[in-house]
Amino acid sequence: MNPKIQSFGETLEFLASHDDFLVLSHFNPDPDAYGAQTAFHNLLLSLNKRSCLVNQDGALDRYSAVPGIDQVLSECPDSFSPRTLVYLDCGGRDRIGARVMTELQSKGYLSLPSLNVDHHISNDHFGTVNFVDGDRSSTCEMVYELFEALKVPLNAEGAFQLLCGIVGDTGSFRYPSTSPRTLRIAALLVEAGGDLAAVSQNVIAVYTESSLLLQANALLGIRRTDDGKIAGVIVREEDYQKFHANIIDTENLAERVRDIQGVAIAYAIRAAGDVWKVSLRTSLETLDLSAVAASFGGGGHRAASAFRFRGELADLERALLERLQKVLVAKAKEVTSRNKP
Ligand SMILES: [Mn+2]
Repeated sequence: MNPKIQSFGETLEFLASHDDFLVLSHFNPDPDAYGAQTAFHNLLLSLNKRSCLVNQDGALDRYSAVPGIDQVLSECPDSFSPRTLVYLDCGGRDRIGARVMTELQSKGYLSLPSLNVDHHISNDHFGTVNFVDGDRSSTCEMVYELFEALKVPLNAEGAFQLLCGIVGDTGSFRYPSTSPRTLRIAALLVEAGGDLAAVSQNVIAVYTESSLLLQANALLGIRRTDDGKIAGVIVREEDYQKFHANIIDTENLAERVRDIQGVAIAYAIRAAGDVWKVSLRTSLETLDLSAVAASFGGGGHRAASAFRFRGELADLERALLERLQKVLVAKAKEVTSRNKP
């Protein structure tokens, strides 16, 4: 056990004994990042604490239906002097993004006491206090537990914010990370007035025409291994130009490949400036793709992980397929030996 892992109680004490919170979430934000961030803001307000929300990408238009998202700034305003940092949904400190990292460094904020709230099993416990649990569906599920423990009542807005992360990260309650506790919390959030249909319709299933055309184009070029179990797609720089799209429009592309019948492991390789961003997904509960991502310097969850690769696409594909095949073969061996009398 990592000695730096603190208990839930220490997280509550940390919140009670600190103030002037700079609340951060990861770049390329998703509904869990925004939901956790906006809900955390309300939590701190209820505790009579000051807070400021910063995400390197600011408030993305794509997620304008998340209540309070307009409070998410792309940099820390000069008018706010933080004394505490909160990292939400960040598996590592660098997930806040290089630009925000540089800003915090130059302002001397990186050494402030920090709280790390996250559900990635690859989290390296970089905070002063770490509320980290790889078994939770989402960071929003964990933030809910803070509301509950601190007896801060949730209104319809707060419930909506937390549902964004829970619905988003569980693939609308379809992934194995959806535990009975997740469903109970979701039920409580709906009872508190959280509009589940609106979350699904206005936050989760919102795609621009550009993004669908970009994804359709990528899927037309799908490649599968001979046994069909590993499948992947590639998005190149010129595809963004062709469809007036960008990397944010590739969100859920790997999931679309994973959902193809017979596919055990899906990958999506996307051009991102001078690197390739790779997302890995599996529909098999027994596989651990976070280890594959880690072998390339990335991380994530068992069923969903990601990494960045600098180099030639051909080298990336060769190395990736080799490692994914190994994971599948190891799994097959394990199953065979388990079936022996
Ligand atoms: Mn998350």
